[in-house]
Amino acid sequence: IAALLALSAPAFAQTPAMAPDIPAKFDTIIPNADYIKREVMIPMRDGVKLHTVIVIPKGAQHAPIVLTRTPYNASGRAARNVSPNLQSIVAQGDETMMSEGYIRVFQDVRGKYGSEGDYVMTRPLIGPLNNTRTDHSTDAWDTIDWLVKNTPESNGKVGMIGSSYEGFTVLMALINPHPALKVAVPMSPMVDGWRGDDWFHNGAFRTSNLNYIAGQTAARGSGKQLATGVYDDYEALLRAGSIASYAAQFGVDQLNFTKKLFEHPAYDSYWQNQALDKILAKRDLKVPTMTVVGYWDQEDIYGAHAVYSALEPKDKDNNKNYLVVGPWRHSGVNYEGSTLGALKFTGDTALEFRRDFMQPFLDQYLKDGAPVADTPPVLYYQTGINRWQKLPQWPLACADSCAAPLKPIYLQNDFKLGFQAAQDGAAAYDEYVADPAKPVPFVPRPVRISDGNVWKPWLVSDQRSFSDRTDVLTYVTEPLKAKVQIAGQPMVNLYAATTGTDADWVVKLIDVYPDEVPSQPELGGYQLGIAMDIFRGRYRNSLETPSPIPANEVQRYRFALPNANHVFLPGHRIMVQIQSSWFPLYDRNPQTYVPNIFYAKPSDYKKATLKVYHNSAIELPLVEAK
Ligand code: PG9
Repeated sequence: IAALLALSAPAFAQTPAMAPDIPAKFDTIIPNADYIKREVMIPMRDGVKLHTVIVIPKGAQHAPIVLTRTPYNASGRAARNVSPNLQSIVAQGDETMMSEGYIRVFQDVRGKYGSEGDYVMTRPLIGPLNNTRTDHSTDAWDTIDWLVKNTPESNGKVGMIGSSYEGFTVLMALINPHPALKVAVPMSPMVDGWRGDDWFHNGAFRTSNLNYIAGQTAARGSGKQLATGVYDDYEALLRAGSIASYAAQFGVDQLNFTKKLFEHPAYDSYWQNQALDKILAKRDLKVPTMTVVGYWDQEDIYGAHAVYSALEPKDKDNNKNYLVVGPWRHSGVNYEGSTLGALKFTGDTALEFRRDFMQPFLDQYLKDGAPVADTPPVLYYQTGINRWQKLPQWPLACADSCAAPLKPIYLQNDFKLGFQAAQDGAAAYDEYVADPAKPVPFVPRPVRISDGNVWKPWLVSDQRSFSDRTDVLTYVTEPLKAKVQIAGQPMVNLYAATTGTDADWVVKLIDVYPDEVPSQPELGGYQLGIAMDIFRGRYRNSLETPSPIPANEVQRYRFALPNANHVFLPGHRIMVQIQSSWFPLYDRNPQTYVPNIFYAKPSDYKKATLKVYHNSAIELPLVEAK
């Protein structure tokens, strides 16, 4: 190159001083690249063209294609570094498949970044909510059709992979899969935005969505974050009052998706018709699907298990529906997985999964002549004792149709917790005053949701900071004499009353470490969340039709916590914390019944006294410890 430059160096200056220095289009040459990058516009059936980046290892022949359809900028997905080396430009999570010679494709979904068309957030399928000719299922079909006809380096076999929103687009492609789609790996897919994924959990609204909506829908490219001017999100949201007032401060109440959320606070047909687990349950399962999620997924903890359960009855030959759960945060499967917050695992669990399980699974269906992979139906990391478990199915214990039933662990007098129900359970209670002016924080203040170091590991953060608040009820067992193992979804069964007419219930199942942990002293007395969630009391009788809570009357609140595969070790204690706010992760319940909490007035936010009775229990998916 030096020789070439020397040869072509001009003998005299010929560029005018005022020649503009930024050309209309220019790409630096990447010399000796071991890949080819093609950027194409792929036409969909309605004429809209979608921007697609195709990365091909140089010299590839009969190579499989792995496609990701993203709202997060396809060009950036194949540009981790500026480099002539393929491994350096793709994401960490893609390294294994690239070393197997795969072709990697990223596509901007319609309406985002380089793609034409209108953007609709998690665009519903053609049907009652979508009167156009296209959705993510048709766009995936048209894309795969084009790719196999126009990529001469490929063997005509396509897999789809992606996490979160991208996991949602993978599931959408399964609705009516193109015949060339041979395998799918949805990771932390967004499945049901109301029940337990990004937008709400059991009706409680996740406030960080307003920032997300501004970032995603204020512009075709990347929008801006909300300029709160306040370091502590707790303070910024508390000061604003209702979520509608908060949104109005930044003008994001004018964005259509904000309006859609505010118009559908309950689990009405808008949400039910989009719930992908329900939709997939009505389709044939044609494509082998490995659904993956992090145990401590702080964004989409619900969807993966819901999809696995919905598909399981369709997997008659037990060779198409697979579940993987690792000790990861949201999308942590694609990064380094040897630690999460204070927790240390036995190695890089994310790499172990990608290299030893996902890659052979992809190869089996995508590579010509590859052997059948040894893929367990369920691969689940067992927390507490930190090891991978290969299981024939999931869950191992549940209310019905499982080998083991659920076993209640009861709230007892003197803030004890135990498998014996109190004799006077329906009469004995504990109470606390919940004040919406002083909600319980979800992480210690100042709260910085946009700080990845706070947000990504928060589900494993020490719950000790909250256990002694007067508005948190904390029940705990004696130190365990033997292991207690759970494998399934704990069910909350609360009997409770409030002086208000609405209430939120946050229930946390916690593993309390021994007072001293010699090999890792900072874990001494640590309170690790094992399964935690929120339920908005107005939905106790119907998720679709809320109703006021009759003041001072005992009501039953029954809801499932996230799945857990955990061993409480001897010397540890099992703890349950109960509280009525989790702020500013979730919006505050005013504790006065109003038709739509998004628009609650300042005068609606009232203190209430909440009583929790001792016939309440958490029904644990208990299995024999082996
Ligand atoms: N959890 C993010 C998301 C998915 C779907 C809708 C909205 C947000 C994500 O990580 O993509």
